[in-house]
Amino acid sequence: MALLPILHFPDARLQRTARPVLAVDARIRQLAADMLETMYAAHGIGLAATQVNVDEQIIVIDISEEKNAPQVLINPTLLWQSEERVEGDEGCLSVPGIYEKVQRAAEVRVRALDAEGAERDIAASGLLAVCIQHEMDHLKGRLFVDYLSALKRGRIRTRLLKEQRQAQREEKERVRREGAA
Ligand code: K1U
Ligand code: ZN
Repeated sequence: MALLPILHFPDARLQRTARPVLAVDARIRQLAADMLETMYAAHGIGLAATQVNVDEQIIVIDISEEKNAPQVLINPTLLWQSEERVEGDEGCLSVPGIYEKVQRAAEVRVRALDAEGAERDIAASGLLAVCIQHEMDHLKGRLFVDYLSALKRGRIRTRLLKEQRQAQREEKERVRREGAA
């Protein structure tokens, strides 16, 4: 098992469209296991392969309190979405520290392959429906900040770039100090 580095907005690789998985084999199962480990370590409820720089259609989700109900969705397709919309606060492991209100379909039905390659239909509402839509957006290169105004998105971009530059400076300084010791 391995922790995978998560890409952060505004990294352009987050805008790539993922391609379908051709065969659910040992490589895909290992990737899904690594994605679950990475999601749990980051205290997320979902993660898309795009976020770990893999352009294949793989999503992992666990919305349970106990973190003992992992779901793997491969090549997910939307079968149906309700006209009813819900608005809720969303976060994203690729947009750390930012939470904004987003409108989503209240209910969705999705078809996907599981980690064994078996076809599953999932009917989702509540947090699971929101999370599935958020993760399927990632596979299309779309982030929740794309639903915000250009002004808000620009402010978030500036703030995160500043934080990333600061983190790079601190890392450089840490390496310099370790080399000098
Ligand atoms: O895709 C991701 O970056 C994961 C993201 C999923 C998500 C969160 C909230 C609404 C929709 C989709 C996260 O898990 S961010 C962490 C977070 O916001 C959260 C964690 C536990 C419960 C609820 C939200
Ligand atoms: Zn996200």
